[in-house]
Amino acid sequence: MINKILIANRGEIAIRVMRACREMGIASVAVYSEADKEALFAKYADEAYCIGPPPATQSYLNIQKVIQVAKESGADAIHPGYGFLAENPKFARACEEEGVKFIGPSSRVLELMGDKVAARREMVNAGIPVVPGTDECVAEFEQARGVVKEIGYPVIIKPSGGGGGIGMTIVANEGELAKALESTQAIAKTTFGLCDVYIEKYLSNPRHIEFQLLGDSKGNAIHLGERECSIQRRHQKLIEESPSAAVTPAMRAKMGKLAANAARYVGYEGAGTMEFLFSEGKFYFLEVNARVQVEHPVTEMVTGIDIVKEQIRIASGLPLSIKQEKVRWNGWAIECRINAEDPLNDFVPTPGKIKGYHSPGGTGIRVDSGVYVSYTIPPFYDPMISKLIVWGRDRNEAIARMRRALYEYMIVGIQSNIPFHKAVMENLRFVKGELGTHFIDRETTLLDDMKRMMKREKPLEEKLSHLFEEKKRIAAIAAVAAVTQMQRQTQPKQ
Ligand code: MV4
Repeated sequence: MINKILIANRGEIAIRVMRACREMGIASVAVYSEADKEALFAKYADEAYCIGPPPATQSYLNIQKVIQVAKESGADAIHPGYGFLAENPKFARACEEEGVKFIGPSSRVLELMGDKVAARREMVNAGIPVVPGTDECVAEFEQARGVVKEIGYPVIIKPSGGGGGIGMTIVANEGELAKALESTQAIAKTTFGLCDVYIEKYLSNPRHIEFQLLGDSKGNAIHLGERECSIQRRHQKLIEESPSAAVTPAMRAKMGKLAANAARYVGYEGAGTMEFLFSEGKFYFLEVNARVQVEHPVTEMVTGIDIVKEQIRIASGLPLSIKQEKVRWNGWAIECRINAEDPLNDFVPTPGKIKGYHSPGGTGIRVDSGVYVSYTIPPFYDPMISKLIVWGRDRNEAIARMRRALYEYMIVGIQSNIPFHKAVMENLRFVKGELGTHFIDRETTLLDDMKRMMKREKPLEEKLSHLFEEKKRIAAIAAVAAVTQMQRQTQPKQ
C-alpha cells in the first residue's frame, strides 16, 4: 500500500493530487523551486522541500533530485501531475529502478506513446481508426510524394517525437511539399532531437474530441466518455466540456469501447487520454496523452469518479473501483482555463501580484487553483491562475452557470482572460455547439464583443471598487446584473 506520495509538480495540479491524498489518508510531499516558496501547494503539503532555482530544468525537471527527495522523505510513490516529467520514459524508468512507484504507465508504454508513428501503428493494430497517412517515418521527398499521391492534398507533416501541435506544417500542393518536408524535419531535429516526421491527410476545422481511459494492473480498462476540447488558441486549450454536443450515446459507447480495448491491448496502467479528430461524423486517432490532463475535472463532474484517486489505487495494485457497466454520465460540465494573460494584447502572459481575489461559488461550481490574495504569480512557468469548472443538468444550464460564475470572479492586480471567456459564453455559435479547432480564428467578432462587454461593465466596477485595495483594477466583477443586453440575445432556451 502507498503511505506517502511525492508530488513532482506545482500549482493547482499539485494541490489537486494532495487533496486526493488527504481523502485517502496518504501523506504528501511537495517539492518546490526557489520561485515557489510562497506557493499554496508548498504550504498545503505535509512536508515540502526546495529542489533548486526557478528554471524548471534546474528544479521540476531534475530527475535525480526529485528521486533523491522521494527516498529521503520516505515516499513510496511519485505523482508527476501533467507537463514537466509526467510522460518522460527516462523518469519512469529511473523510478522503476530506484524502487519508487511512478504513478502512471510503465516506461515501456510511455516510450511507445511518445513515438507518435509507433503509437499510430499500434493503434491501427488495436483496431482504432486513424487519419489516412504514413505508417512509418518519411525521410525522402520521393517517399513523401508517393504517400501524397495516395491520400491527396492538403496534407499535414508532423514531427514523430512531438505532439500537441508543435512544429506541424500544412501542405496545400506539391509545390510546397519539398520545402515543408525539409523545414518540419529541421524543427523536429532541433525541438525533439529526432528528424523523423510523418504525413497525414489534413482535415480542415475538425473537432478535437478525446476519451478518458483508466487501466489497472489486473488487465481491466474502462472509458469515462469524451471531452470536447475544440476551443483552443495556438495549441493551448482554453475551454473544455463533457460530454461533446457532437457525440451521441451510441457513438460514445462504440468509440469508448474501442479506446478501452486499445488501452488493454498495450497494457496501459493508469489514467490516460486518447485524442481524436472528429470530422463529418467520423473519429480519427491523433495521439495518446499518458497522464492526468488539465481538463480531467469535467469528466469527474459528469461521472462522479475521482480520476486522481483511481490513479493512486491503480498504482497501489488495486483494481479499478468501478466496472464499465456502472459508469453513468449525468448532466454537462464546462471548464474555462483562467490564465494570467492580457486578452487585449495578443494574450501575452501577465504574471504579477494578485491584490484582490474572490472566486465564484454556489451550486455546481468547482474552482481548482493554487493562488490566494497577495500571492505573486511567478514568470517562470505557465500562467494559469485557476480552472473554473461548472456543472449543469444540460449544456444550456452549464453555459448560464459559467456566465454567472465568470461575473462573480474578481481578480485584482493582474489582467486575466476572464473577459475572453465571457465573450465566448455569449457567442451564438458556441451556444449552438457549433465548434471546431479553428473556432477562435474564425469568430472574428470575439475581440470586439469582449471590448464592448468590458466597457459595459465599467460602471459596475466603480460600484464594487471600494471592496478592493486598488481602484479601477477590477478584472471581473460580481454583478450578474452586468450580463444585460448582449446576453439576452444569445440566452440559451432553458
Ligand atoms: C491535425 C489537423 C488536421 N488534420 N491532423 C494540432 C494539435 C495536435 N494534437 C494535432 N493537431 C492537428 N492535427 C490532421 N490530420 C489539425 C490539427 C490542428 C492544427 C494543426 C496545425 C496548426 C494549428 C492547428 C490547430 C488545431 C488543430
